[in-house]
Amino acid sequence: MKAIVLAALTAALSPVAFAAKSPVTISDARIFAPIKGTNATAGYGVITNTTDKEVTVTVERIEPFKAVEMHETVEKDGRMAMQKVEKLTIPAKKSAELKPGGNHIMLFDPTREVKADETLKVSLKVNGKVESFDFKVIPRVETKKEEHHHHH
Ligand SMILES: [Cu+2]
Repeated sequence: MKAIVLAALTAALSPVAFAAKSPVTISDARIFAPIKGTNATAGYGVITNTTDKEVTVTVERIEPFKAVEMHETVEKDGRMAMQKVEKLTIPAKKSAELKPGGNHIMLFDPTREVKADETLKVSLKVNGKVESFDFKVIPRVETKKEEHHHHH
C-alpha cells in the first residue's frame, strides 16, 4: 500500500508533469501566398489533440496580417459560404483538418507583401494559452472560383 502511494506521489512530482508541452501538434501547416490585388488568404493544416481530454483552439494573431479569423464552410441555399467560428473543438486523441472547402484560418490585410517559402509565426490559443506554431507560405494553386470568392 505504502509503495503505491509513493509511486503516485513520485509521478505527480516528476518534471514531466510540469513540462510546457503543447496539447496539440500541427502537420502540413501552410498558408497560401495572397494573390496580388487581394487582401485575404487562407491557412490550412491538420491539428491533432495528443491528450485524452477535449481541447479548444482559437486563432489569435499571424504577423504581418492585421486580422485573423477561424472559418467554416457551410452550404447555404445550395451555395457554399464561409462563416466565422469562435473556436475549434477537438475531441481527445482526434484531429481536425483545416482544408480548402472546410474549416480554415482566414487572414486579412497583410501590412507587407507575403511571399511563398516564408515561414510565418501563427499564434493559436490552445485551451486558453497562447502558443506559437510555424506555418509555411506556399504558392497559391488554382482552385474553384467559389472557394474564397467573397469575404465578410
Ligand atoms: Cu474564409
